[in-house]
Amino acid sequence: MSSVNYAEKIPNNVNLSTDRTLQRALEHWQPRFLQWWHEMGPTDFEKADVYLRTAISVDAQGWAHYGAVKMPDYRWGIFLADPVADRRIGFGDAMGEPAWQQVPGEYRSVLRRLIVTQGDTEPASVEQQRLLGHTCPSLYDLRNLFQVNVEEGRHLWAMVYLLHAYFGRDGREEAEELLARHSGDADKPRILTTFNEPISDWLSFYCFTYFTDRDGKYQLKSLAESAFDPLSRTCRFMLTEEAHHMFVGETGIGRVVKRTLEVMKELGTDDPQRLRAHGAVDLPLLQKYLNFWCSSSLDLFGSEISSNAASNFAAGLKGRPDESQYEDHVLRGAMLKLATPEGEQEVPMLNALNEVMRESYLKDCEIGLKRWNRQIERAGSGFRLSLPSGRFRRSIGSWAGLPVTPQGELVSREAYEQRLAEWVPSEADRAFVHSLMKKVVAPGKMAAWIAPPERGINNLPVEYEYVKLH
Ligand code: BYC
Repeated sequence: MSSVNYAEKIPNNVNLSTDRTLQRALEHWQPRFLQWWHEMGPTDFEKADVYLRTAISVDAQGWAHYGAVKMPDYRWGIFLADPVADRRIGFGDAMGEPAWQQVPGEYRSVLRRLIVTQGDTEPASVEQQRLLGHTCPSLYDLRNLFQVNVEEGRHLWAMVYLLHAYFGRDGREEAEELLARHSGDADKPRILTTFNEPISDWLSFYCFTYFTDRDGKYQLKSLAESAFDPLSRTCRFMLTEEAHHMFVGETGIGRVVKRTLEVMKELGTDDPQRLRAHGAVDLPLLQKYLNFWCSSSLDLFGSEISSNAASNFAAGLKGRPDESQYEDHVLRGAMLKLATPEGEQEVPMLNALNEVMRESYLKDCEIGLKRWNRQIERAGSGFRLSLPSGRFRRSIGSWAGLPVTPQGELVSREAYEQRLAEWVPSEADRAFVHSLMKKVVAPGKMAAWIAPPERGINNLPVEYEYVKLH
């Protein structure tokens, strides 16, 4: 296991100091990153001491380091999972050949595009969440938000390292562009759809970390299979960080459900208006937020039928998550039946891999739903939360722009437009959720719309002052 060298300007476990040119190039990018963090990262919390975890080595124990840090002083660095001796390509036409330590010329631009797309999402999410600190429901949540933010900043470092180390001048230019595009910017938006959606309330934040970070999990897992070994090693370590983000989402939504059930019990009603009057998020409203963020995140898998997906897989650039669980790793000749708006189509499996991933992602999303529904059932309510159909509100792929209900039924455009406000948050719903968003920063206190977490961070009590605001 390799430990992280914190004595250097850029903490790393890649022996950065042995490559002076690369080290200088990254040290040149570092102040630009810090400037970006200052301008586009969490507003107004630069002086706060935040109880953050920092990686000190890339093995499981390496996470044990927690301490109070001012975010601009966070030690963002470059950490790759340890190499696997004699690693071989695990899928595609070059299966069984040695993994690549350098980028093969013919795949240079495609690999760069994949790395840039992955890298672009990381600062995008920090930008999307920059104002949330002002309306945090508790210090515990504020700390979790900042933990997520600094780790997304580190994920950007992970991709920028690859661009600088393996893609020469093009890579350095792309690294600059990663700081020049901004979430929601009219002229230079972020690359992928969901990363231009505003996240202006905490319900959206929990849904984003539940659904969109889970897309991150799936994409990182598929890139962790890559024949390009440095990308694989980077993604393997990033996955350990990603797990906490999804935890924040799942427990965040679970705590909203818990609080709503308490208010339903207190008032003896499930009437949304009465619950809202008592400052709780009624379950149908939560369902609308789930519909919104789930459908948006489903677009992040790309089109159902994709020649990009086919060539990426065949070339060994991007596999399926947990590739070893499958029997056929080449997929030449394999076919899949896909439901399209034109009816069922049989397509080469290689071209349908985005859909294969989307389906396993949806199954993974079900886990939290089951847990929340168990809470609801135990409280004696007949309401059940559900995931929208993979065809609902799609902007990418064969179902893009079609009037489909959350149950997956194609309806008239008129009916769809009329009913959309029943399925995703309306202006009034968003205004109500925003009205709940009031900053609560007394240690251990929670906003009235969310239950406290079951436990604090790193065995500390929930009442611990996770962020010292000064
Ligand atoms: N929005 O054949 P297609 C995360 C583009 S999240 C805009 O349909 P393909 C995180 C596509 O780029 C994980 N454009 O799909 C979470 C392509 O454009 P080019 C991020 C889209 O290429 C929370 C064209 O449409 N990582 O880490 O098979 C917080 C045709 O593409 C969209 C990755 O995504 C869209 N939704 O797959 C922080 C991994 N969908 O190239 C972080 C890297 C498609 O022809 N990216 N397009 O100009 C990829 O693997 C693939 O680019 C995609 C698309 C899965 C995104």
